[in-house]
Amino acid sequence: MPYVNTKTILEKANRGYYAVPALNINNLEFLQAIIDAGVEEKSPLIIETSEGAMKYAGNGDYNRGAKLFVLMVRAFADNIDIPVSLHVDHGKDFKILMAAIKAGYSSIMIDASEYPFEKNMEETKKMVEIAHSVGVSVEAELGRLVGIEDNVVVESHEAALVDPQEAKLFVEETGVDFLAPAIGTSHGAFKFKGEARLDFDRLKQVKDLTGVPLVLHGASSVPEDIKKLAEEYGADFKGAKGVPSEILTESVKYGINKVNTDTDLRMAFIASLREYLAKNPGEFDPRKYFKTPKELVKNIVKDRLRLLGCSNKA
Ligand code: TD3
Ligand code: ZN
Repeated sequence: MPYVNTKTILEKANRGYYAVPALNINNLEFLQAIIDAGVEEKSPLIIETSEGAMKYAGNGDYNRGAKLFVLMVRAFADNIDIPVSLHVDHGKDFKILMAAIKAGYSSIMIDASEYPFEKNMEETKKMVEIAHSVGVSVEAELGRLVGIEDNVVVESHEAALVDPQEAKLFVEETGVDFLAPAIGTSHGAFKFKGEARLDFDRLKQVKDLTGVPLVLHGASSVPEDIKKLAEEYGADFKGAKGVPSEILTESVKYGINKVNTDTDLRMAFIASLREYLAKNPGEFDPRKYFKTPKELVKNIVKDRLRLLGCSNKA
């Protein structure tokens, strides 16, 4: 049961009332840490890459990057007993989505959320038709995330949140497999100025009206101990704040099945790397200085798998 599409993983999660984290990677080391965590927890895994990650991995060429990620993920997935999917995160460029499908990604997100509702629906429907014809699952987004989406600043206002009636129509019309409704989260390490709060009423309504697996973007928790460790070794993460664990647990109760997590992994890696380099100024072997950062990323992922209820669900 190795390399599967994300729909397979999420429909089971939807029936079982748990969520699976979708974990972003840009390179080999984060993938190794995530795979180890999944195997140790006997959990399904969703690996995702942004369009930027594909360009990065291919040294500017997203075609090459997409091929590389498929080979890397399959090299692990084909030899372990947990289901693993590879998903494009926030796909906005038709050419990059097609490159991913051609390279062998099992899942994509078409993010046309910056367009008016009708155009979002049209773009999504088109991608669903193409992707489904080759067994690739599709995610779309409704409403806008406040904050930053792949370096584009998105303004914060109530109108940016999902409209539940629109969500119903959108799912019916497009045939999308799972949906990301904007309910008040944002990307990055600075999510809330005051108290962390999500619009659970909206979430419940979207779930009732659509029934499909739902996705929470911008779901990193920015754990206090990671932030402290990084700051102890010179980082400046003043004001960093994530989605608290209790809020994640609650959102799973109301129908979230995919929990996108990138920032927490990045922060854990850099915190540990800073500590290691400060303590080992003479070290220059990457296999050594990446060892503790990978361990810490693995532990952060294991914490998430347990929190979201997907341990032992492989
Ligand atoms: O789509 N993503 C990952 C990429 C966002 C840029 O970091 C998420 O929704 C996860 O967001 P985060 O920042 O909370 O990990
Ligand atoms: Zn996102």
